[in-house]
Amino acid sequence: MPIRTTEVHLDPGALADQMADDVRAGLTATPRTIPPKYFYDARGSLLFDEITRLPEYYPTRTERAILEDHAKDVALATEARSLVELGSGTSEKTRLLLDALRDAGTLETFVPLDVDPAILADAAAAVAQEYPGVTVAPVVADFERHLTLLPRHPRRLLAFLGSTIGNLDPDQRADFLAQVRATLVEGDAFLLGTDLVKAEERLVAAYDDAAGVTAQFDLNVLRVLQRELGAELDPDAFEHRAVWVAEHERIEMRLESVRDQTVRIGSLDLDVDLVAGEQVRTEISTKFRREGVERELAAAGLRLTHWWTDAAGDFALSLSVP
Ligand code: AVJ
Repeated sequence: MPIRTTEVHLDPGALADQMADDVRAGLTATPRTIPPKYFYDARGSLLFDEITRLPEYYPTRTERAILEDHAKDVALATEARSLVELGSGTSEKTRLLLDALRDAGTLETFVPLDVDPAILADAAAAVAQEYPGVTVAPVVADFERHLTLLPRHPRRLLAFLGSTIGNLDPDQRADFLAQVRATLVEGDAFLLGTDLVKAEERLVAAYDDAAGVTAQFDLNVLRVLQRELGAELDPDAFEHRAVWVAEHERIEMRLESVRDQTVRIGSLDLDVDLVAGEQVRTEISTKFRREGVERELAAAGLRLTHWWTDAAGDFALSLSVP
């Protein structure tokens, strides 16, 4: 089947401008922040892949196990003819959904959506090869900004897995879910992965593993700033922190300045004065409860119809409809 890639307003120049704007806004805010989307350069993506296999980092294997048990239920409940996956679509989890939809006899189209054209191309080629009867239509886009521009297909299942929605704060989640609702029509469905609230020590360990892989993943964003924005800094002058913020029921990853220092971001002509102990927030990973997910979906006009968890109740997949 031919692979038709749709470019959606994401030329490399726009991405570079976006990073400059995001980093200037983040590093001059209180608390200072760097958006987590900039973690995923080539090295960051490899480190995240390694994180998903760490003993402390349970979300990936747990979500996959739930899909092994329930992908068939998803296929029967939705009878989806098109799988739209937000995120590169290179994972085993994607194949569990594609297999279930193919076995149910409804699968016609796969639409992986991601900002990275190269990763998309690999995913599209692999899926086109493994599912010969399926049309693969990759979309280069930012799921936070371009959802409503998705190509129309009958009976779409929009999948947003991994609990990546947890990276968004409540306002950003409300905006995102409103876009999801605006995109879906009668007959479509939304499959959402959400990591659940659990004991603090398990959550902190998942984001500060003994081998230090997550620390390297977090610190790597400083190399992205050096390379992409001409930042003059010493990565060794920062230390990784993972903190459970009970008030917001989220893990926060932060890079702590070990001394008073000035970081100069050359491309932005911006000097950032940091004092010893000051922490730059690099990611929030929100943890959810069923009633909260149901409430946020309903506020966006989505009705939760199915809630599947693993036996320990560590992670949940929810299916909702417009
Ligand atoms: C890919 C965003 C779901 O928040 O758990 C893993 C990224 N950060 N370890 C998460 C991440 C630190 C992950 N998401």
